[in-house]
Amino acid sequence: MARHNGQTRISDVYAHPVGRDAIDKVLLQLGRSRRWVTNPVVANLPLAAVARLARRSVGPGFADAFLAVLADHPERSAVPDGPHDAAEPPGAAQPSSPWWRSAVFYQVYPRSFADSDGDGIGDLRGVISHLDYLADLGVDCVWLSPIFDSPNMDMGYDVRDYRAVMEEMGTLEDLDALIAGCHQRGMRIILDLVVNHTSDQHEWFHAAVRDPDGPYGEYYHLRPGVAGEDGSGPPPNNWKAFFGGQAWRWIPEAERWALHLFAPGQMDLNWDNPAVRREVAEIVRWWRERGIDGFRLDVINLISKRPGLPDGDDGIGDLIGFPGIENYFYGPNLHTYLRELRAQGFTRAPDEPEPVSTARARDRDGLIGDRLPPDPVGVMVGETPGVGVEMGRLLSAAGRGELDLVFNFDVLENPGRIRWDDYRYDLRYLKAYYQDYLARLGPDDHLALFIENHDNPRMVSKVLGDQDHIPHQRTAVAKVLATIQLTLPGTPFIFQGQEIGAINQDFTSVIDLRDVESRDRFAQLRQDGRTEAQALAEVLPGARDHSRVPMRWQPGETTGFSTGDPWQPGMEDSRGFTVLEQDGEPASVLNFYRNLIRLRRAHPALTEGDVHFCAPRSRHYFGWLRTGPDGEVWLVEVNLTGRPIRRPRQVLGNRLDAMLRRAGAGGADELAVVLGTTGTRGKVMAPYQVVVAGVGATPGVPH
Ligand code: TEU
Repeated sequence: MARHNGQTRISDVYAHPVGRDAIDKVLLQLGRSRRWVTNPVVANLPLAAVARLARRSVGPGFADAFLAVLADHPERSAVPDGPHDAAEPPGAAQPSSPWWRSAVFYQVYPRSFADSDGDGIGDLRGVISHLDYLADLGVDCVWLSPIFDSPNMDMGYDVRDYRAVMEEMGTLEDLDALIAGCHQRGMRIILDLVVNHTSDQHEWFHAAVRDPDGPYGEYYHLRPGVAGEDGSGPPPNNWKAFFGGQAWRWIPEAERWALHLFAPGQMDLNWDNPAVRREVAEIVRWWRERGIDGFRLDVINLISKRPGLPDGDDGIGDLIGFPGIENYFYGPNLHTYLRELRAQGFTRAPDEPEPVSTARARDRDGLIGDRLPPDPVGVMVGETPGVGVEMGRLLSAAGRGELDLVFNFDVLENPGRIRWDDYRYDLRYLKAYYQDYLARLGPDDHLALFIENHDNPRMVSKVLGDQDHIPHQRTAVAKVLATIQLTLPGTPFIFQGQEIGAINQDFTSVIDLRDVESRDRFAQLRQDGRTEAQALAEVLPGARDHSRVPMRWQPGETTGFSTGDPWQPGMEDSRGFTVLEQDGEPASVLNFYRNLIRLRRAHPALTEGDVHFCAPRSRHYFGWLRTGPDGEVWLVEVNLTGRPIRRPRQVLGNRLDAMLRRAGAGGADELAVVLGTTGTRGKVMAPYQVVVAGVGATPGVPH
């Protein structure tokens, strides 16, 4: 396979999965269309020539740095050569449609979900007390953000002991009860595996500091300093940390620099060390024997660093904002280490003992059935910031023996925007993003559908800006996001609070913020000379704190989250946006989620069905058909704007009738609106209107 070089034509580079994603990332960052590289003129230009032309945007060293990343990944296609499951270890063949392909995942941020002992910090007993709520919502799998013992420099994403529960969150017995409680209700449960780094309080790091030349010294990326005053000298390379500052911390006791891509207390593990990989596989097996059904794997695409940890290219560093990123965001051994982890940690060995507990089955009507046998492989959900569509396929396609699902973060910001920008998110990008993504997936691929998590502000607020306090707009946009996330092909991940239309908080001072990233950014901006008000204004649009305030269970100061003072108080005084207020309200966001998930569970077309986009070029209208294995056909429609729009002709009258018949269904006269904000379908859609209609379905009550 020809190696790429500066003379390689752009079209050949773009044909390479990594080449494609990297170029798409640069174009997305610059807010430019793909036509910039797919037009015949540029497509036939050699890489070096284009890099020279784009020198001002990407810097002089871009081509070489880019070629180095390409050389790491000679693989051309996501689909493994030869029969599927070739890469899966013996006995681990996945069922044709594994459970997680039709499941609804719900992310719990335990620190802010429910506090059972009044200390103001959410805990495991708090989650247990709301399991019926989650089961009734229709959740199939609960994802718990980190609950492991941690000094909480980064709210649990800095683990001190992987086999112990964080004291303020409870005990191992509490976690066992939570696992049993989920399984009893037909829900699986996954934990959050943070193994790109450990806390600097972890025993491994203490051992490494005590004896940097000993075995634990090799567990981390430690580098000697230079002879001089404190022996440190300049850091080993120019890499910058994600939370700001250099990515190296001088450890005087060890007279070593230690790498940390996140906070100074989050020390990157050296995955090139087989002992480290064995440790991680054993941790996974230990929890799976306790009944855990899999893991979300934190920043898992960062674990393989380029040998020698070379300096990053300044041009790429300026463009992406994190110098050095090309040397670790998709490292040379990533695929190998993931395959090994899947085989050694996540795959049931023939002689493996039965897990303490497994989930009970749940049928299409939501009724609980018998206990299921253990899954052959625990589910692996990769958090992969910076990874594009093609890399995502290489990391998660069925039969490759790596991850099952990946989070692609390009959905979260409009082109040319970053999380910190104060702008109104244009939902029309969501249409373009999903139509493109789904068009590029094959039968072995499966999309993870998420729009919110604990690392991002609330999407309803990103779309509505300061209109997010207007109840009918807030409700409408929340239902738009739910409809897209729960009826497009893929596995949805709902983040706590989304189901009641949660919005950003009215923080007024840095004192209100708790997140290390927000506070570090504020401090950096102050250092750069911003006033307090200016610094706050540049932190709040992207602050992760917005999504980490207590769950709004009921009206009141502490929103039913705790009888004590919450660790981070919410700053919102709206009416009608708590679980209690929405529970009995048919038109509420909560009941819309419940009805939509119930519909999804009952109708295979909405989980396994093919998708056909209607009027794909319409900018304001987002519509698609889902056609099921049993001939069922569903039409889903969304007005992506806050203004009335005309329905495209393709989905009206005879053209709709013909389209439905072509899809193998009856005619338009049999189309019944089951869910949505109106019972009928006219020429015009109301602002942010949604419609879920089924051919031959029982008409629902419009809400
Ligand atoms: O997040 C990684 C990640 O993508 C975000 O941290 C994002 O990059 C960040 O906000 C920097 O812009 C994971 C966890 O979800 C996050 O909570 C942790 O802080 C981080 O890893 C480190 O473990």
